[in-house]
Amino acid sequence: MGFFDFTNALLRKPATSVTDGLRDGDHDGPAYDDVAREHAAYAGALRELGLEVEVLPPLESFPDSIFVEDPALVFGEGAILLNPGAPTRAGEVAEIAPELERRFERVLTLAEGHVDGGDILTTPDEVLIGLSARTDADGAKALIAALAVLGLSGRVVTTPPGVLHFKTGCGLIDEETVAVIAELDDQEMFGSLRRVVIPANEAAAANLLRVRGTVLIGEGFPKARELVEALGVKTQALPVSEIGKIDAGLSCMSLRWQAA
Ligand code: CIR
Repeated sequence: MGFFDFTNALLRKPATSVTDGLRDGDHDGPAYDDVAREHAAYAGALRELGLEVEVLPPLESFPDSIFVEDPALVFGEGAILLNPGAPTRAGEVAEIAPELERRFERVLTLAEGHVDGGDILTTPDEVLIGLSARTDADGAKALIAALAVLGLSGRVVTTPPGVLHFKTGCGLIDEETVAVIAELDDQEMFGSLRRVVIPANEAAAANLLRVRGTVLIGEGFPKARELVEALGVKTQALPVSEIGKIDAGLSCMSLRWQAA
């Protein structure tokens, strides 16, 4: 099976408290109905692409729990429970743990530190871990140790200042190409991956998500779509303007894996 040929996705329905999700800046939060609509469109797109999509019940005590990517990292080989850096999100780990234990033979934990899944980019060769305001050096070290147990290798990189998560600014287009914002246009960081730079006025499109043969990309970013399609990759635009109000994009609303 190919690198992007996911078979399963785990999502969590937004709670009505999502309107109080963490956000940078002094602007209004999203409207619940609009978040629910964007979430449903996302789940529908994954189903149409052929994935078995399971949606966990909402958690009112955790406004950001719709973003299941942050408390855990999953692979065909097993799952790793992370430890999100925002105190209001720490409890999401205990909520997702039993769900992963039901679905994965091996579920590892971090020995120390903090890591948000949004700071992790899994490439065909290695797992990149972006240090950020949410992911610290102790967490990165513990994650590298957990990855090694699964036979995977991790490497530490840096999320640019002012960018919430590493993957806020990048996403894989295909096995050899990564979309990046200008601040991440760095050959050393991405090794042999070719970089496609997303223009600054469409920076939010960099958090794109390749699923099977399609790149899912935020709606309203024509130039970014054109850059992806120029590589011969099909795109599908999805609405993300409401979840964008709480600093989220496409990768963060699911955990995806290839069943063995
Ligand atoms: C947070 O600040 O944690 C949420 N409001 C947004 C999390 C987005 N997660 C992600 O990009 N992986």
